[in-house]
Amino acid sequence: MIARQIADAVNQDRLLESIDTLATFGARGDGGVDRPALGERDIEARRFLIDRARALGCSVHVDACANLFFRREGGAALAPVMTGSHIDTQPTGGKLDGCYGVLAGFEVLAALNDANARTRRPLEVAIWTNEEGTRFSPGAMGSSAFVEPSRMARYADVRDSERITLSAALDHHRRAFPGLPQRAQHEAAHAFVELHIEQGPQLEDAGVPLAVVNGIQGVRWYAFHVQGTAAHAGTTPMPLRRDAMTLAIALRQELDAIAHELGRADTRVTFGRWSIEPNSINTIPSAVSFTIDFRHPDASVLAAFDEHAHAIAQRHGARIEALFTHAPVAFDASVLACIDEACRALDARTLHLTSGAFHDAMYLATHCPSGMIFVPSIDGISHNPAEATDAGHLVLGARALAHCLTTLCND
Ligand code: HGY
Ligand code: MN
Ligand code: MN
Repeated sequence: MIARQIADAVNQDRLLESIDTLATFGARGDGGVDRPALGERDIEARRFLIDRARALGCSVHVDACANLFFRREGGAALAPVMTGSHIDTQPTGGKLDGCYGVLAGFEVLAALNDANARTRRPLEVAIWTNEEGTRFSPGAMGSSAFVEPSRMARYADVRDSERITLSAALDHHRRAFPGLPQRAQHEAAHAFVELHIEQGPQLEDAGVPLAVVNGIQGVRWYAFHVQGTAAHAGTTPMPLRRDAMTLAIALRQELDAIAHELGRADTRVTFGRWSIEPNSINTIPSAVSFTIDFRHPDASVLAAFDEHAHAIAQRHGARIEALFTHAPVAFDASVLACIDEACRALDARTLHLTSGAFHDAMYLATHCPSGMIFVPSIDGISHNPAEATDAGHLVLGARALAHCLTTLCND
């Protein structure tokens, strides 16, 4: 049966070599990767993958948000099956987050070629721009613009920490790849399957090699801006101070408490990015900004947290800025059944779980039947140079992806 044949044509050495080679673009000295979206290292990594896709006989297209599409034609003029993920990384990222899903997609293309197989539908591997959202906020910008092109108007003027706008970064990308054929966004797709590392401990704790991902929990990002008064650290008596950091810490404590009260055991709250002005050792802070990343599988908890966050900000005289929000997502039952069938065919035990991390699939799920496959993360570590997955699991995940995509491409 063709799906099993393609799964068996997945080549471990080729897959692992591609992961190590892609990781050289923005390699850190500690084994991790620092490859911000649309920066020089990202552009060189894209050039490497464009060349590799062309060598596999694929056509290459780009859209208005610099999403890349590597397409292997099928026998019929039908909507493609899509797979893929992102290759931008966290500043202290690993070599697998996102990249593994893109490279496993490439491995499926190569396995189809090795088997000289002609699927009914085209297969497309996508690279979605700026999924991490650390250079330009919000996250998953490319996939969200692909499914809803009107979002581009809002994204164009978003600036990174060096005040470079997304549109300037996109212009830079266009100049780097002048001959790349442009493609409209919102192209129809028959289905989308994303393979990704779990980035958490569940699969490893259960001793299970693959997860069929039922959906993704919801997420809310905010920035809080607190005003104080700059003054001399040595001469200003404590009672006379308006120390922005003292005010911010009190605000953080209240937000942290309400997050845990509302979310209970499923709470995931992170105060990840801080900025202080004037950030001088001997001047009382005049302004402090910090971010919150709040996640939960229950939409009503997310809504309640939003209300409390605004009320707490108001009570503290702080300005609150909503940066990103996405409701919990449930993936398509027929795609999940196809993933289940692939895992069974490969005699792999599976867990069904909800993703703690968000992924581009959360937007593709609004566009076409979508689903995800996870492989274990060693020690549950991710967004960290130590991010790693057992080679056998990486190959098994790619084989399950190959089996599932081949089945869907012959729908
Ligand atoms: O933040 C996330 O969940 C994703 O890893 N960017
Ligand atoms: Mn990711
Ligand atoms: Mn990530």
